Amino acid sequence: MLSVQNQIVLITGASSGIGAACAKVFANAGAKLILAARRLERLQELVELSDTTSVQFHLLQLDVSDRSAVESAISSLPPGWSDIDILINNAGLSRGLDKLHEGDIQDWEEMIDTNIKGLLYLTRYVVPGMVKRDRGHVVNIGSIAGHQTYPNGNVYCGTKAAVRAISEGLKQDLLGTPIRVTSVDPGMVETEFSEVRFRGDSDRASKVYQGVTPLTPDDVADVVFFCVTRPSHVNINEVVLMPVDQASATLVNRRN
Ligand code: NDP
Ligand code: 8X3
Repeated sequence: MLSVQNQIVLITGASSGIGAACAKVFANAGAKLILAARRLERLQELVELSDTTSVQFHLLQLDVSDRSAVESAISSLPPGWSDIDILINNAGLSRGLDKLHEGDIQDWEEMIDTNIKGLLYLTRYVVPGMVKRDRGHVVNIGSIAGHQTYPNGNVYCGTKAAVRAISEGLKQDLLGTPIRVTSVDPGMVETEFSEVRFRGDSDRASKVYQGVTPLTPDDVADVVFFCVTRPSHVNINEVVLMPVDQASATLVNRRN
């Protein structure tokens, strides 16, 4: 098993859910963490909750969909933080659950700009340094939605299908380097995801998980950590994980 001790890990979308869980797992293993999200106060709370004496953090208030902000954040990392070893492209969201022909175009723009373009910007600005240093690992958080489109999921599913294709393409383009690329593609995980999708409608969001035992963010973080800590000649290309109560994007066993 590879150690992540003192490895520099950049996690986007670290202010909540899967990203925050990844931050905890990597912090416990002694990594140096660059945590990025728009809600800086949430990143600060995460740091306060951890054992700050032994873990080093660098916080970035960053909107991944803002290309120039991403470029400037990466190019102006302070000394000791710029040589990123592990990039976890986790920031993402869904907006709405509408028929395509009735969808809100602004929602589409936000999902595409965050889930696809944001992931691409981070990749484009971080991976050249990995190539130069001959080391690195990129983990993209995809989704079951990138494997199976579900009714009204149209554009969100499209963005996750794009993440899957981009992960595959990046792996191909990095062939001949030691840099690894992994896509971790969960099914249903209970986070703020549905609250964001339904714009704060908590009742509707909680119904998504009603009567099932969903994955937790920690379950997904465990898988990310497993992939990153395999021996350096092992590349886990793709992991699809879902709760026992789920068999596909649309087949869910509800006990009520
Ligand atoms: P959360 O809503 O709990 O977390 C989403 C994170 O993404 C937040 O930290 C948010 O931070 C960040 N984020 C969103 N937009 C931006 C942006 N423009 N710039 C920077 N950060 C941004 O949801 P999850 O933890 O569930 O989602 C994490 C990833 O997992 C997403 O890519 C999602 O698509 C994927 N996923 C989720 C599943 C689920 O069922 N929950 C299943 C499969 C995949 P902030 O708002 O502070 O910027
Ligand atoms: C999140 C899982 O099935 O709600 O990517 O799209 S799903």
